[in-house]
Amino acid sequence: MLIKRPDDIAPSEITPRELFEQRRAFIKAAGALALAAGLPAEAWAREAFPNLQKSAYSTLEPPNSFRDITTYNNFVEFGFGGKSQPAERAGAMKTRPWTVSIEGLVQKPRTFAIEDVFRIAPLEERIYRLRCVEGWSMVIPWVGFPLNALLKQIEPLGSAKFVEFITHMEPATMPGLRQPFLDWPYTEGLRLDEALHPLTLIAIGLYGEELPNQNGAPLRLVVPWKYGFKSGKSIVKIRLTDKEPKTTWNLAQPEEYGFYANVNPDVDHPRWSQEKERRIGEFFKRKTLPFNGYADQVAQLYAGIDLRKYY
Ligand SMILES: Nc1nc2c(c(=O)[nH]1)N[C@H]1C(S)=C(S)[C@@H](COP(=O)(O)O)O[C@H]1N2
Ligand SMILES: [Mo]
Repeated sequence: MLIKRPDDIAPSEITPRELFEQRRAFIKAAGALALAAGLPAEAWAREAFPNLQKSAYSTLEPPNSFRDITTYNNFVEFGFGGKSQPAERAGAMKTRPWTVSIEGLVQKPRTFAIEDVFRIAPLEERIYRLRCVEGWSMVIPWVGFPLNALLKQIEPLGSAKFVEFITHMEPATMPGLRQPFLDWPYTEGLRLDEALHPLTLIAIGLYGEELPNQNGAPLRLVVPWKYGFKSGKSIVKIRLTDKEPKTTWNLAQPEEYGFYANVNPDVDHPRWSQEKERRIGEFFKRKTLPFNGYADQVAQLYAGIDLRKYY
């Protein structure tokens, strides 16, 4: 299902994977050196998550480079002035101490310290495609665990139908918050069954290291079959509700950003086609796949829904 034919793989795509492996080897070696010298391994290299399990949900497509993934970002709290701004500015955001509260229609509301979130479930490496509604895509080796493991801890009530994700606001480091055309904090939402789907990931790292701030440290959502804007960064609150939550982009431009935001090449964005995408690092555009290539796993969630109307 997620397998590409060998003749689709351009030679230029092979390099990131090799670099990935080399980087891994380097990080391991640096860690061993540090230990031998009696230093904490972190002083040399941050292989933060040494026991990552590989995931059967990973795409076999080669990941983008660490550099692309961490310097070409959308994180509008840090400005609307281009893809390099989050990398330039987000370093100032304070990600410790950090808590995440889960509340609303749940049996056991709770505020988790980030350190406890990191221990909720075995950590996996999940290599997922991410497609932005703007027409570019990447392949990212996330570190994380399924959101359903977190939701299990707080026991959703039978009346819960939706999950709202509310993200961090730090006015001192986030100039974007002064822009009035979005309703802050950045908020997103899923239907409860979408949130419980095993593909829906809480990411706490990428390329085997803790998330860089610009990618949503210390924890973010990753919903691989939806446009990137559904995957809220730097989450501080998760609320279970019985009504469809209002979401930031939908409030700003309802006709452009629907609640579902399932990747659908047949539904044009009002201002451009969604038929194709440019994989960052590639020259030619590729065809966009329904549900971003995850149709086998998720299409049944939408049986009977007209996704042209509920886009
Ligand atoms: N808090 C917050 N989360 C956010 C955004 C944002 O601006 N603020 N941008 C979204 C969009 S539009 C995309 S495409 C992805 C980009 O994730 P990446 O920079 O890690 O590739 O993050 C999403 N999550
Ligand atoms: Mo996006």
